[in-house]
Amino acid sequence: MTNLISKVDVIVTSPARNYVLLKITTEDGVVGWGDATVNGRELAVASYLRDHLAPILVGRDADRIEDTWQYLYRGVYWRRGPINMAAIGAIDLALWDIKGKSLNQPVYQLLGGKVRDRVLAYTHATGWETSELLESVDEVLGRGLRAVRAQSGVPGLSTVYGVTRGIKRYEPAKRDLRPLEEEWDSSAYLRHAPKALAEVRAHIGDEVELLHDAHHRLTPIQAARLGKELEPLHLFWLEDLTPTENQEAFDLIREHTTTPLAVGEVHNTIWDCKDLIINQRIDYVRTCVMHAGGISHVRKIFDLADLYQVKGAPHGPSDVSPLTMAASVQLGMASPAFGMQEYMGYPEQVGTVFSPGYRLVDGYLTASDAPGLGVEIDEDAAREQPYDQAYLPVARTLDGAITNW
Ligand code: KDG
Ligand code: MG
Repeated sequence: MTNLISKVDVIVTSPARNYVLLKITTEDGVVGWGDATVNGRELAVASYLRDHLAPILVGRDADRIEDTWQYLYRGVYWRRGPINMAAIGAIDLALWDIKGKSLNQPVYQLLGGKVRDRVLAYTHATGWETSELLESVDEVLGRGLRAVRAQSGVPGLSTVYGVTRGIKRYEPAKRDLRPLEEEWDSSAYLRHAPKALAEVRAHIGDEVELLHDAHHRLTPIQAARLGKELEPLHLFWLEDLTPTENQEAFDLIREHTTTPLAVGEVHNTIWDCKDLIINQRIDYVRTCVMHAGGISHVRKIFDLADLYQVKGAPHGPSDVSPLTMAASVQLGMASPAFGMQEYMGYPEQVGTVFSPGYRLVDGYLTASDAPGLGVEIDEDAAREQPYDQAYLPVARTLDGAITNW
């Protein structure tokens, strides 16, 4: 019995922000959807899918998900990389969607069934002034969330990751023809962030989980200092302290602090995470279910993590679509190592294209029980809202040199 792929379509849509959608149709007329959004580089992955992968997918058996994964991963020869792995991830999600729809089961059933009833989620609170941040935290908690990521402005700087002055909702990519240039000063950040986070902890009490993202900006010794200073606040995690091209840096950080560490949103294979996991350099691995090659690959990362009591906590900003979010929740229901799901939320207009099926209730996400990933896509609405150029910012230190954004 075969279920051959007959058609592969790529749609780049922009309902308030850009998404790359993949639609795979089988000869039996079953449709599976994938997401291949790489924020700020959408057209590269769309072209890769359309020009190189679609032609070789047509005629393949949609049921052979792992075989297709191996075919694409090994077959490219130029392995890994964000564009390649997001494209493979999108195909993988679409094939799991098709398998679920063909067998009339939600994907979590095909992954072995539920190991939990619901998946703990956190969302973002953001405010330039600490008073604004506290208001934002209150708004998040008012929606029933039990875990919150807090990001504040830094005195003396005009821009900071995760915060927009005077605007409640933060979006990392800006619609423009060139990246916005932001400024950064680690000394000013290190003076201010512990004070702002201490005020948040005092405001919310001990029971709400508190998280913070340093967004790859510190040196290892600065990171160690921040982790140590924040220890009394009992953070759930401190994220992306230093860029992980140098993974040994985490040994130095670990020597100095017991604050739990989260890393991995820019990683795209198990090979990028392996040493961090097996050397217990981190506590949470944040690979995104689409950017790291789909459900088929990320479940292997989380199974490896499970051996070392490292938890999976997938990336879930607004720049991964509700389709990826749905896939992540499906995996979370069935993966023993799953610890937490980032759920940044979406601009309202995103709802014109995606009806995601999952639900956020009392701070937990629950997967849809509908067949496949459980997401409805309004294809006409997607095509009516075409791509709109947008870039992630770059950052410069106060002397004008480019630094990590
Ligand atoms: O596109 C970049 C964003 O996905 C990233 O800046 C968000 O760090 C992020 C997070 O933890 O959500
Ligand atoms: Mg992050």
